[in-house]
Amino acid sequence: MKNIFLFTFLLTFVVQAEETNSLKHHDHEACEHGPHDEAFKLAPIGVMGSHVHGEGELMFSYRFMFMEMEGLRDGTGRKGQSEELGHMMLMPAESYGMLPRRMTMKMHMLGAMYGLTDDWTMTLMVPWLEYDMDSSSRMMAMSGVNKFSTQSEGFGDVKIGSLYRFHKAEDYELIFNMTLSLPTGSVDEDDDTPMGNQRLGYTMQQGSGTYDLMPGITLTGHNDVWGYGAQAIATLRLGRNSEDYSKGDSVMLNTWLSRKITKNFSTSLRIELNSWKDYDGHDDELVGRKNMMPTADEDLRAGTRADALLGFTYLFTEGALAGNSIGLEAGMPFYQDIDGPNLETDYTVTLGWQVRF
Ligand SMILES: [Cu+2]
Repeated sequence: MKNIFLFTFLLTFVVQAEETNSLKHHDHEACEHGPHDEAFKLAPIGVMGSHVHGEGELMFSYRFMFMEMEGLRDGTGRKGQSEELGHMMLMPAESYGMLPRRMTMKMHMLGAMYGLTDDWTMTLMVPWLEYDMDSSSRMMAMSGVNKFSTQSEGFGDVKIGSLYRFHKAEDYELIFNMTLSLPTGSVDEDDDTPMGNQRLGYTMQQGSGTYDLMPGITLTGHNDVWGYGAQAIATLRLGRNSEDYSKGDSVMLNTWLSRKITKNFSTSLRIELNSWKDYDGHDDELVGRKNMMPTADEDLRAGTRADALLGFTYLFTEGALAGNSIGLEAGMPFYQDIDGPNLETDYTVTLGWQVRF
């Protein structure tokens, strides 16, 4: 599946590169209209903070993100599991009483961007999160395992950002990203389990609980038919949250290539690498259960993951919807190394709409 997906995509690129093998410089006209006149100059929808707006220009966006996680992994290898009596039987050495089987994340995110000057744009992002987890438990089970589901839903961490374009050349530019993540997402979500109403594991909490500083740098550029970009963003946790822990610092590296199909339509390939550390401190409500379930263990939180994502962008350039764009991106990891046993990521999908004024 993964190979076919990548192969088809690369083939598309190769064929098109043959057709238009001229990397001749674009006419100056097109460049003056900024990044909003052709679809391939826009970053894939899953990329945040990739562009600045002109002074007084406003953009609103809505994104829906879906992530599916199923099956357990420890390090880079999968943990085997059987349907019925449970994957638990396959791990006698790590006799957890409760293990997750599957988790989905749905995120609705509203975004706004406003150009204070031609080089300086302010951003706001408001996420709404929904986590659903299916687990198996040996606790309180007469025989075999209990299967049960837990859920948490609510606002995630609101992010206020500033983008400053510090270098602009004819066909590429560099942006300094600085975002502050506010502790608006809950870190004390509970739900019903076979052992009664309990604090949910760390992965089901909606926020970090801390103010997080997210400095970064973004490069974007294009020629006649190709758009490209690279971005590095760190997340640094400031202090500890109300439950007296902080999530691990993390870093994200992003690189993408977009290809013009028509003026209005483009495809993209993106590689995103994320690496994150263990937590400092722990939630007192969870620490007593860390030998029972890995999602309660503050020392099993670290990981590194690299995803390949295929994207499509459609930009309206005429009529009432001119300036609107629709983006779709779907991807899956090609490398995962996580502390475990914990759920591995299977795929992510992002669908978004952006309106420019
Ligand atoms: Cu924007």
